[in-house]
Formats: sequence, structure tokens, C-alpha cells
Amino acid sequence: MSSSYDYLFKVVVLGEGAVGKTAIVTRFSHGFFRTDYKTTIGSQFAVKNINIPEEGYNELVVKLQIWDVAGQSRFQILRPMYYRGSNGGLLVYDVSRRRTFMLLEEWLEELHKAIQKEIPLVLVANKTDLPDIVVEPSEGREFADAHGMPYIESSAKTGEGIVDIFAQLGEILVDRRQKGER
Ligand code: G3D
Ligand code: MG
Repeated sequence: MSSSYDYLFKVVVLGEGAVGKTAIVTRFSHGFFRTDYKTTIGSQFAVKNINIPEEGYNELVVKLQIWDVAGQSRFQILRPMYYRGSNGGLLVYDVSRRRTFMLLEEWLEELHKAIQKEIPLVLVANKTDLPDIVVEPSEGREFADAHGMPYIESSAKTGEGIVDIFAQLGEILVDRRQKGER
């Protein structure tokens, strides 16, 4: 098995506690988690390669290093350390809890304060399998449009949208790299 790849990107997963960050990453990476032993805060990353079709018959191998950052407020002081060097991210909320949607701006602020620049993000509306959806898709789309990000609905429970999240982000990141942006 070859471990070579064309691009490597660090991806951070942001959002309130219990929105499904760990569930999304676990499902996508088939549960292969590597614990970050350097700290005790429980942040961990998964590594997974995705293939992105190119023009012609080419396919690019993109290696994603996906950081699942602890969302609890008691870890707030430590989180900026994990944002450093990230190329892109997932901004996740839970469609059954409005509070997790209302707090998205604060996650953006925390990220930008830490890394001092804009990076491509994907807005993830998770838990669409639940019957009691309180944040309408139109609201999610509006937020995503306002911030220039794609909007993707997902369920870590059923698997809906999970591959799409990383495929879309991967494509955006490759596109930027090919245009010479970091
Ligand atoms: P976090 O990492 O953002 O804190 P977790 O969130 O991945 O730990 O998920 C929090 C809880 O939500 C878990 O339930 C998990 O199973 C559940 N969950 C995550 N994604 C989904 C989803 O798409 N649909 C549904 N129905 N549940 C989801 P428990 O009960 O294990 O705490
Ligand atoms: Mg978690």
C-alpha cells in the first residue's frame, strides 16, 4: 500500500459540545483515531486520504489530517494552539439545538483571532436524522452564503453528507493550493 500523496492539509473541526464533531470524524475515518499524547485535553486527529478527480484521467491523492478539537469552554485557552497551521475547517452545528447555531459567529471569531487570516470552511448542519429540527435549512444556507462557505447537511448517524463534507472541502483546498494561495 502506498502512503504517497499529492497534498496534505490540516483541517480543524469547530462547534459547540455535542454537535457531533467526534461522530462525524469517526464515521469519515472509519474510527481510526490517533490520540494526541502531547497534551491531556483530549484533542485528537484522524488521518484519511481522499481522491479528487482531475481533468483527464488524473486523480489527486489528498491527505487530510483532521483535528477534532475539544469544544468545552474549559478548554478555550488551549484551543488556539490547535488552530495554528490549519488549512481549512468544518463549522458544525446541531439542527435540533438553536443555541449551537447562534454561537457559530463566536467560533469564527475564536478561529480568526488565533490564526489571523481567513481559511476555507464548510458549514455543517448535523443531526438531520432527528425529528425535531429547529434550525431551518434556509437559515443555515443564509449563514453560509453570508460567509462564503458551502452548506452541507449531514447525519453522523445515517452517514448522510459525511463524505461530501470532506470531498467539497478537499476540492476547495486543492483549488487554492493550485492557484498558489496557502
Ligand atoms: P462532539 O464531539 O461535538 O462533542 P459527539 O459530539 O460526536 O460526541 O456527539 C454528541 C452526541 O450526539 C452523541 O450522543 C452522538 O452519538 C450524537 N450524534 C452525533 N451526530 C449525530 C447525528 O447525526 N444524529 C444523531 N441522532 N445523533 C448524533 P451520545 O448519546 O453518545 O452522547
Ligand atoms: Mg467530541
